[in-house]
Amino acid sequence: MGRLDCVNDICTAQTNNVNNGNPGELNGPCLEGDLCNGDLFCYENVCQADADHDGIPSHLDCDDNDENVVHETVRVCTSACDEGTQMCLADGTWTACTAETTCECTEPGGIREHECGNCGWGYQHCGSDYQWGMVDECLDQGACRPGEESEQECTDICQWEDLVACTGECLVTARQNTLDASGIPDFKEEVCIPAGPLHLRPPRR
Ligand SMILES: [Ca+2]
Ligand SMILES: [Ca+2]
Repeated sequence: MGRLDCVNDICTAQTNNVNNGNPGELNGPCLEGDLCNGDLFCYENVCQADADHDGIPSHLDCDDNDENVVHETVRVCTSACDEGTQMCLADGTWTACTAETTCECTEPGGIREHECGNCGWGYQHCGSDYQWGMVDECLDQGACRPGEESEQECTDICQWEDLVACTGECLVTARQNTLDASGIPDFKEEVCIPAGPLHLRPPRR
């Protein structure tokens, strides 16, 4: 009988992807104490390789030679005429690039404005091959890429903002038995409902 896992207080047969590997070896079950042989590490009870030691096993790592690429890492990608982003998914593949792939234009020599970089803009030229080129120079860019997070979070206008922690508590006592404009009790009562995390955003332009 194989090893059982305790799931929700019930002993359950392991459903991980143990692939006939010997205990402690690649694709084999982990050894006592979640250990594996050599350079392997124990990931969900299976010994896996992890070349860049970022905790994401090789087969689920979008780039197993770059420790900065983990799940939900966003990278810049390009098409023939546009720049976009794509994100590393939990299965180790990248999402499709958001860059525009329709690059046809109708008037060689024509110019248009196009968004680029971090909320910037620039000029694109229509080439003799009837294709828009990349933006010449990306102007007026913001400080960060929307959705990017470090100590702060990047807003959708490409500016950093502080992450504001919420207490989850109501800090002001709810008013009760309030008066209406003519001083007569309107019998409205406030109810304080703790909300989720609060992100303060600057006003949109
Ligand atoms: Ca890795
Ligand atoms: Ca990696």
